[in-house]
Amino acid sequence: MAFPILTAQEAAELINHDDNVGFSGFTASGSPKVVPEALAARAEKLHAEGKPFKINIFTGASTNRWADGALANANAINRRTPYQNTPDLRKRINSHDAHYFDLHLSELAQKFRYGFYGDLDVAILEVAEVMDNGEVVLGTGVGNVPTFVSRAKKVILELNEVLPKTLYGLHDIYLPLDPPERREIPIFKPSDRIGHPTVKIDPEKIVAVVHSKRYDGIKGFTALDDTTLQIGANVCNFLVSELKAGRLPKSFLPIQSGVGNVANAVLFGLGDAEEIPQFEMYTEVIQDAVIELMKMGKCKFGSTCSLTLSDATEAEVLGNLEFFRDKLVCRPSEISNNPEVIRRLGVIAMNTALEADIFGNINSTHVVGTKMMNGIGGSGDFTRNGYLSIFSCPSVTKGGVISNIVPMVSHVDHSEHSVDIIVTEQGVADLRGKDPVQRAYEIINNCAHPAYRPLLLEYLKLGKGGQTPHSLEAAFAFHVAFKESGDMSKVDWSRYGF
Ligand code: 0RQ
Repeated sequence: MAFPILTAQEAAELINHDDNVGFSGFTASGSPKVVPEALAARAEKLHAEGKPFKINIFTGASTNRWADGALANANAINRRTPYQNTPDLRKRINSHDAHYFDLHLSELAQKFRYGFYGDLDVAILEVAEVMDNGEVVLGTGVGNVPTFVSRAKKVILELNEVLPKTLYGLHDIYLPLDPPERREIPIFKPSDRIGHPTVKIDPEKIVAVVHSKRYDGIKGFTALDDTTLQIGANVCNFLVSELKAGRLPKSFLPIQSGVGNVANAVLFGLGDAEEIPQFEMYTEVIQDAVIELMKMGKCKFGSTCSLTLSDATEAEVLGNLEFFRDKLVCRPSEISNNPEVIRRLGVIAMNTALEADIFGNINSTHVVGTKMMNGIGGSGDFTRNGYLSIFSCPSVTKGGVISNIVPMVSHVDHSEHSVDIIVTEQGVADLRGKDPVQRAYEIINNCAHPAYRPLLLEYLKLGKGGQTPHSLEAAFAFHVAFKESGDMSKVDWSRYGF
């Protein structure tokens, strides 16, 4: 069957105001590029004519500057989930121009199938190859494509020329049944394949094939500094001590690592740690550091939802698929982040906090409690179900005016029940088996910056008793001091009556 070849502008005309639109990919990897960009231009034109144009966007995770970036800039996003990270969209969310709801990434596909969010009008997919029967080979990220194509009324394909046809075989596409028919997800090791290398689309739904030629546009990470290097070293030393104590099997366990600079530093640290054996990953994003670890032979295999690589590393991997083919598999987010599989495999979950409180609760999403940063992403899927759940962050940020260890987190993403270990450049707090006050001393003494330790110890003593001795009056004293003076260390206990 020959599918209509359209320009990006012609394809954008097929999308209507208030449509529910699903994008392929996960992070910028595998997200559509030229059609969303053309759609943003169309929205701007319609807005200039006084006509409304906004769409509701469902994805695997964040997208890229041509999708979330351009569409947010054009104020063309109404509803958005489950994760985002472009500055323009962040602004729209925090000013209520865009209605974002934050969600565990493993849950979007099934909630969509359950009918919680309505119908899907259009799915826009980036693909490496399209076959006459409607089967497609996806690009470097999968996300929620299997569900989106099964629910979409129309499908638009972006056939990206930078993606080689040899990508065939990288993906493992599997769609679970829904309750009450749901069965076990039969993955028993990260490299198990349970699905199909292509996505099968009803050819009648394919309304356009648009040619494109673009890498994912991901920049390399900022150079590792002393703080991030020390965090990486602390995580590795901790894992080595767990191996020596026999709390981790000698053959090691699969690793999940979150996004961002700190996560990248931790991965590089693992490469340098001689005592850590070769390991596998069961994760949602594979960043540049993992590719280096694969080349070194340190990382044997990576099961992921996306290859979130800088353009240079993406080109290297795509050009050398013979080397990487038996070391990688890309799965839908519902499977890469599946709680059942994560619990079964015993994944070591390593994610990043914006702030942690002295009792072990974690805020990964809200800057000073109110402004959405990116979203919870898959961190909750892994943290809640991991064999060991580790959170890392620097002890202070913005030159020391913000302590990332606070009396009470200003927003909770991961509660004390899900967090085993907190790591900063100062050291490691092991929260396992400790009550709230014991946890507080562990975190303050091992993880807080020395400049903030006396203040945190004072707060603990000011508490009014109870198992978790908070002072409800002063719990946010650090945040109030930051809002008022721009410096958390200027906290003044006397105003709370102490
Ligand atoms: O600000 O951008 O102005 O420099 O936050 O902080 O230290 O560069 O950390 O890049 O590793 O990101 C939690 C956001 C960390 C990320 C978060 C400021 C700091 C800086 C970024 P600037 P860093 P990272 C897998 C799992 C949730 C989703 C997740 C994230 C900026 O890791 O989104 O884990 N995680 N998904 O200065 C105010 C504080 C702050 C602060 C740092 N306490 N208060 N600002 N900053 N701490 C992937 C997916 O799910 C797709």
